Amino acid sequence: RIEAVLFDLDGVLTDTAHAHYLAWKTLADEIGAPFDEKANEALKGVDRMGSLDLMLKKAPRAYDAAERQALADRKNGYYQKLIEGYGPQDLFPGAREALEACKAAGLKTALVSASRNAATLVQRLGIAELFDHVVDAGTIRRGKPDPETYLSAAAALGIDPVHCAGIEDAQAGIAGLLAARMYAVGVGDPAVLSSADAVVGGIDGLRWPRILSL
Ligand code: B16
Ligand code: MG
Repeated sequence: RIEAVLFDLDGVLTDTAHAHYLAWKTLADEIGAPFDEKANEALKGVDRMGSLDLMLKKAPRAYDAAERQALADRKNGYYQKLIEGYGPQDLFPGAREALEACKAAGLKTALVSASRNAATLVQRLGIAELFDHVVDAGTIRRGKPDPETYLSAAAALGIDPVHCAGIEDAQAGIAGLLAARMYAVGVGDPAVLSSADAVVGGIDGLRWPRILSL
């Protein structure tokens, strides 16, 4: 029985996944590293430094730790510029309704984003009050695909992980949910998210009664 639903942010509730891609693409072009939307698939859900390491794999030269930190900060600057004007209009159709349906059904909700910008974003999107808990990505030692993000949310909510469902758009997120022994709902392409327990095209495609009956 599902007692809590854990929501990913980027790519599930709002389209910041594309803003992340554009920010990485700008940086990659500047340093001459080949990067496209296909390569970006592996970065989804992965934390900032982990994403940078993946992007740098095909860079023309190596970067030391201080340089990598500067590159990560530069990407975050581009990203923050892109999300500056975000507001409730940037929620995916059905996102607020999905959260409200959980609350109405008596389920606990948490935000399980790997993004250090997540708390700012949920404020701008106007959905902060619909979460019982928001994971602080800055306190997570092992990011997705490690289960730590999900287990920390379950612990904060006081719900056994096996009674949690998670909604994720990224391969890394689905892997983390399954490692946490949670029910994994993928949002996106079933071919990309083949290991998920269920896949829907978008958050508005979620059949809430079905999830509640699991
Ligand atoms: P930041 P999610 C993740 O958010 C993104 O999918 C991923 O692309 C990004 O690198 C990561 O957050 C870190 O974001 O640089 O803002 O700390 O999908 O877990 O909500
Ligand atoms: Mg995501």
